[in-house]
Amino acid sequence: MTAVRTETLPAQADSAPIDTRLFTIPGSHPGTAVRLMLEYKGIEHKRTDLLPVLSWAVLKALRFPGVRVPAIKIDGHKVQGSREITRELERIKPQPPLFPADPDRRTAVEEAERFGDEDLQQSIRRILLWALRQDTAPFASFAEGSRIGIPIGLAVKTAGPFVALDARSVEASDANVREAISALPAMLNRIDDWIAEGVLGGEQPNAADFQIATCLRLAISLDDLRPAIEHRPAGELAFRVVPDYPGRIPPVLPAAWLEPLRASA
Ligand SMILES: N[C@@H](CCC(=O)N[C@@H](CS)C(=O)NCC(=O)O)C(=O)O
Repeated sequence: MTAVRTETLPAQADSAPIDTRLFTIPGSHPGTAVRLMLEYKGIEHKRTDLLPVLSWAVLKALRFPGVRVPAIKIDGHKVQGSREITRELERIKPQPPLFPADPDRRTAVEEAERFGDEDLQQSIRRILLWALRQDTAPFASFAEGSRIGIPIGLAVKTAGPFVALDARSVEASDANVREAISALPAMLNRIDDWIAEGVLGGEQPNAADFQIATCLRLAISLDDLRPAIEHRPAGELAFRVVPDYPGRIPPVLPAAWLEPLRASA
């Protein structure tokens, strides 16, 4: 992970108001995970939507230590990175909890959360940025409901070099994207197994549910990936935990790259 937690706050009583602002990017899966966790915990917050790549300069100017979103300011303190933010939210407002109290179950949830943050997130990010590099027009659909400060048409028209830079920064090369697609069936099986074991998909969502379901919802926004995900337990979890997720990318991935997904289905 690129981001680090910078400061900690004293824990607050559940009723104390918390002045919170979330910095995110339209369509960001970890950004959406943090927004949903804030809502789940009933922490009122404001949101600043940043444009990809331009966000790097904004976060630097705001003196966050890293350049990635989600980033959050809680009562003036800055925390960055979805897992770090999760722990800070849990600390300042323990109820409702994002982790089980039982130590073994907590370890299992933390492993699923780590997988979502470190493995699944980046695979989907690479596939998405590769797709947007072919055509930036679908970016507009991800900005639905966002306030990015400029007309969305202008953002799309000027997005090309930014998307290319972003894609390069996450190494969304042909080879890596092809590999990410090949790895998806095993990842989806792993998620289905966690659901069967009760690590994911319990009555109350946990930190791993938010982390993984948002990745899956972003993946489902690609028409190429949707059929392999939506009708399995992982897909059902995604729609349950994240009922609304903007964005749609029409088919764009080469058929040969999608073969492992079709074969697994
Ligand atoms: N694993 C980190 C990943 C953070 C990350 O890479 N965020 C992306 C958005 S999903 C970002 O900031 N991208 C910068 C950009 O697109 O310009 C987390 O969950 O916080």
